[in-house]
Amino acid sequence: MKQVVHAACPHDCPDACAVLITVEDGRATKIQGDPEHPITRGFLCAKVAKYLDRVYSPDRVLYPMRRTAPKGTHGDGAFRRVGWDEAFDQIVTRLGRISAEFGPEAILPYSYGGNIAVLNGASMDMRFFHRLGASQLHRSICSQAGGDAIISIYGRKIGTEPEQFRHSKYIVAWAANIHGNNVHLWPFIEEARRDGAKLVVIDPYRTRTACLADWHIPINPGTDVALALGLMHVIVRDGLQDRDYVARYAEGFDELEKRLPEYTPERVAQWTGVSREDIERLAREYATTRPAAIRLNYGIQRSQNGGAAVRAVCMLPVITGSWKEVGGGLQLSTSGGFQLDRAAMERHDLMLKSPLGRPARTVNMVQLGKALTELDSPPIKALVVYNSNPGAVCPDQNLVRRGLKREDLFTVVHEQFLTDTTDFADLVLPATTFFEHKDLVQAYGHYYLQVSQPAIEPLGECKSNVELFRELALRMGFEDQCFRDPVDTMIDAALQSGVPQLEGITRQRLESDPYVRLNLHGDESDRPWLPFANGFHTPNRKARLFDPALIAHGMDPVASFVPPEESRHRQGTESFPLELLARKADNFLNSTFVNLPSLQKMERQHELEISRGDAERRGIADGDRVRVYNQRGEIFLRARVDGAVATGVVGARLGWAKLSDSGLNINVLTSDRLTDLGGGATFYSTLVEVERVRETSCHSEG
Ligand SMILES: Nc1nc2c(c(=O)[nH]1)N[C@H]1C(S)=C(S)[C@@H](COP(=O)(O)OP(=O)(O)OC[C@H]3O[C@@H](n4cnc5c(=O)[nH]c(N)nc54)[C@H](O)[C@@H]3O)O[C@H]1N2
Ligand SMILES: Nc1nc2c(c(=O)[nH]1)N[C@H]1C(S)=C(S)[C@@H](COP(=O)(O)OP(=O)(O)OC[C@H]3O[C@@H](n4cnc5c(=O)[nH]c(N)nc54)[C@H](O)[C@@H]3O)O[C@H]1N2
Ligand code: SF4
Ligand SMILES: [Mo]
Repeated sequence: MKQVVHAACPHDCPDACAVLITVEDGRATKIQGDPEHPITRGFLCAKVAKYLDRVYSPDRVLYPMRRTAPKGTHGDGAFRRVGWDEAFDQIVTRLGRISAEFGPEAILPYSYGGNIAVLNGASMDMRFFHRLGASQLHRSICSQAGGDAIISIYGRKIGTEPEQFRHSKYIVAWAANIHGNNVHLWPFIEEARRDGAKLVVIDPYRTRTACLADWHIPINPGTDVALALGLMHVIVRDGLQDRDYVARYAEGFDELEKRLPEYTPERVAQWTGVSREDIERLAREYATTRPAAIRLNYGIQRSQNGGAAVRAVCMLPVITGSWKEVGGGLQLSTSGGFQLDRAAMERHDLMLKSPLGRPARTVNMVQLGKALTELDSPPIKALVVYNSNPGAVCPDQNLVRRGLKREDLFTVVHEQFLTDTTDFADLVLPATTFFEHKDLVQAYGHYYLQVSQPAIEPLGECKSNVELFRELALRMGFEDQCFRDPVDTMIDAALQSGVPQLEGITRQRLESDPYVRLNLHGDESDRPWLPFANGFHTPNRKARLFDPALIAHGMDPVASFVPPEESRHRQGTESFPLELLARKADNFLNSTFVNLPSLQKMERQHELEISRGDAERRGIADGDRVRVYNQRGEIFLRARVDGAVATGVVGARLGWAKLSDSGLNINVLTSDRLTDLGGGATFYSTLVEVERVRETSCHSEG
């Protein structure tokens, strides 16, 4: 029996691809991108094109397992297989005891982007932890600074549709590695370029996207606020702003104007490393080549001033009136377009029924190390990890590992593979892949909804996140009806938020149409949908160029350039003079896929990219082993002197700690300092020093 099943990729990626899985006699035999889907257009990224290797990997976790070796160790004999009953009994007993002794807030759930589909991303798990009264997790590691910033200016996290980039004449990829991280936008950009559009990339790293661009502007990390304000300085000085649009749809332009004299091209050039001439040229080209679209991505807000940076860049299409034009505007995320009924999924109200009887405290996921080693009243005594690999992705890794090693910490990890985090787990539980469960999938790079159908039965004894937390809730004796909701009922509920863009979009329709676009209508002239042509999603429909709410965060209510504490623009940072870009890999997805041999072959791992000048000053040649270090830790990498970074900047990529010869990854160097807005992570505000490690001929690596 051969059939083709429609599924949707739930990985943390803007594209949310439509996937066709061929199944023969119960086994998946082929995966391809759905050619009918307007964004996927028949192709998948290299990672998911090889997904059969992941699903059927001999390394999949297929059964519950209990630790038998000291925490922090892995390899044969570290775990013993147990049955689900034994695993559940142990969890129920331990969580019950901890809750009774320390209060339920001593339990911390830890999850992020392993699966971002609606149900397996955040639904039954949230209901369970809310009813339990566990600490809430501030899920801030990825996009919170940018998300809060875009809402502070536009009122909603929406932007230009990817399809409209084909109409642009000037496209700015600002901190956006489109070719590596959001590849399904690329064909629209190519279409625009065939029609004469110019592609400009603003990125301190020469990405794949930068290599293919018409103009790459390598900017000093963390200085984008200054560049955006400098561009506005030129635009306003030369009268290139859209006065009518600004008068109608922006508030605080006068306040913005007061900031601009400080940001002369000369001064901005000193901060950003972009020449005065290039600043002038970029400003003029952006404001006069119409329509111009900005693909802003989250790279920019992984900096300590990331909130201000996103605000400043988001002001550009407001002052030029670019939001009025098909092929104009800006896209950071489209996720705010969906407005599914998250409250029904997550049921925050259940916290009131918990032993706490009130909303539980919130712990910032970026500061997991601190939470596990310093937090009190109560301390964290149990950690339940799913959809995440904090042992690899969390900053200040030495502190995180110190916390995870605590013998008195009860750690449960629900996973598909034995990761850097399962190395510290008391219990490992087997998780399904999207081939093995049903879900509803939205996107953050387009406006289509999909139902993802299961293609095969769960392998081994794997359970989805939904089924794991349902069963835990029932075994804890939680009687609320919501813990018995079938998956289809949950999908129905998510779609019933009553907003116009979901009207008529039902589960039944999504089950027969492989993808459905939200109801986002253009104006009377039949133009495509323009999110902010007629105003913004703020109470007075005006973009908040001035947002008084920012003052409470200690921020300039407009935006101003404050160099990150770890940056070359600060005094006292001379002992660590290089800015580290602790980057994502092109062929992995954060720490997912890192263990697959077929993808490892495609990726450059364990390398430190360094400019020729910085290498020569340290006596480092291409291929040399180097020690990269700062006040938090050190790792050992191979130097690569290939021109991907400018002087003063070095780059390295995220991987699994245990697959490197140091047993640690780049997050040993990153800090848990938070962004100006949103409490986000500052992976790209990291200073380091590098030195050559002398290798004797008999010296082996490690
Ligand atoms: N292949 C692949 N695809 C992915 C992911 C992956 O790991 N691999 N991760 C997924 C996830 S979780 C996310 S959030 C998205 C994120 O997608 P992006 O937001 O594109 O993520 P990053 O790669 O962190 O940052 C983009 C670029 O910003 C640059 N950058 C760093 N600092 C600065 C700065 O100060 N100024 C400027 N102008 N640029 C800067 C980086 O060099 C990088 O090339 O991608 C998703 N897609
Ligand atoms: N240095 C540095 N650090 C970074 C970043 C960076 O650019 N540089 N990027 C940051 C960003 S943007 C993000 S979003 C975070 C991402 O951090 P995480 O959200 O932790 O993402 P992943 O590293 O992809 O790990 C997800 C894990 O979930 C598992 N998983 C997948 N599907 C399921 C499922 O259905 N159920 C369960 N239980 N598990 C599942 C996968 O096997 C994988 O091990 O990393 C951050 N860390
Ligand atoms: S990871 Fe992104 S590009 Fe790759 S299949 Fe999934 S949604 Fe598509
Ligand atoms: Mo992310």
